[in-house]
Amino acid sequence: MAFVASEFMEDLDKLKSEMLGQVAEAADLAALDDVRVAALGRKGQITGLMKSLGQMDPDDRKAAGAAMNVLKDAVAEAIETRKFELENSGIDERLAAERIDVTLPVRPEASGSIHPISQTIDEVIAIFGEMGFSVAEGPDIEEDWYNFTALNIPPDHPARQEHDTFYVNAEKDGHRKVLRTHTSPVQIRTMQSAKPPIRIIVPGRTYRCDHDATHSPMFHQVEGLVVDEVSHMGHLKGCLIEFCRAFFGVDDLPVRFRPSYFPFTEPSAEVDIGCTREGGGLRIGHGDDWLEILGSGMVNPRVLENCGIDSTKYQGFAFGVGIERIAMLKYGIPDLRTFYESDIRWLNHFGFAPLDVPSMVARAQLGS
Ligand code: 2U9
Repeated sequence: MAFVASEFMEDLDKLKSEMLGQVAEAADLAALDDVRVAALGRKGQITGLMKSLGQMDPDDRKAAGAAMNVLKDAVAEAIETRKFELENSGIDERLAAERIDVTLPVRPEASGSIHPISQTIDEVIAIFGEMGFSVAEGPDIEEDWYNFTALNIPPDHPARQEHDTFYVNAEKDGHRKVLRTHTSPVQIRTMQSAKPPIRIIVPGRTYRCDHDATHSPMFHQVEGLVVDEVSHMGHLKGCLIEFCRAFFGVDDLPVRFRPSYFPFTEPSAEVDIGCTREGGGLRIGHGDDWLEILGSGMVNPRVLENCGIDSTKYQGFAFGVGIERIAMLKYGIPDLRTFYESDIRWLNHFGFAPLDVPSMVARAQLGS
């Protein structure tokens, strides 16, 4: 068959415009792929034409081959361009369909509230955070040594009975872990792993085998610890007076320190704030009465030594506060047991709006 160059070129032009038309009309990616297979696939039209080059004489093959390559490239490029358009138009449609107006108010039925315990812990953290304390955390199930021995509470010490400890079932070797009776083991772990200066507060759950109207077997504490080369009783007093006044929102709240005894601090002091009890009610602030709020003291040098800290070089102070107690006083919650009942009406009344949560300044994590 004689090769007629001008007719062949016209046929290629016609084929090109047909194929580009099909590409442009492809309504989705599947239709576009059908067009690609029909043009460029193994049995496609362009592929078939390419195969026919072999039957041409060398001069004609050169011109026809060049023209076919132009056609092939034009169709392949048009397919790529259309593919990009179709993929992106899909994204635009999805973005339009999934548009959310983030400025709309939240639905009224989604009204959770912050539990007063969480709110109170966050308030305490915010106050001590401002003073430069970080938050440390540790395990609820502790070794006896961290909960008692390291804190200068030896096996026969009466404080072990006072603490009404929950013991976990004994392990094979006979040794028993405890549910921590205070958050102090976290301070022990911190002193073992960090070099002074140390300034931490430790909020968390604590456990004592005691259950009545004013005691829960699980309750919350925040304890604090400062260890450095210079801190003394004056710093302890200034820090805790500042805390009491900030927490209860009374600038000139009277605060007094009463001598006390704890095995882990020496000297030790309990901290009272001024109040009035008139007409059966309790008002925090000025008055002729006192209310116990915190326990505190200078860290016993034996406790520092138990943690590998040189007590001739370092000293510090510590304190502890019961969260339920200060939450009840600040927010007028009359009954301890209601904290744990998850009563939605109680939460609606005493809970806090999520955005009321005070911000934290720093947070340090301690592994178990
Ligand atoms: C280390 C050294 C000393 C923490 C302290 C108290 C005093 C205290 C009570 C308050 C109310 C417990 O929840 S409560 O019943 N706490 O009176 N806590 S000093 O002293 C420490 C802690 C850790 C290493």
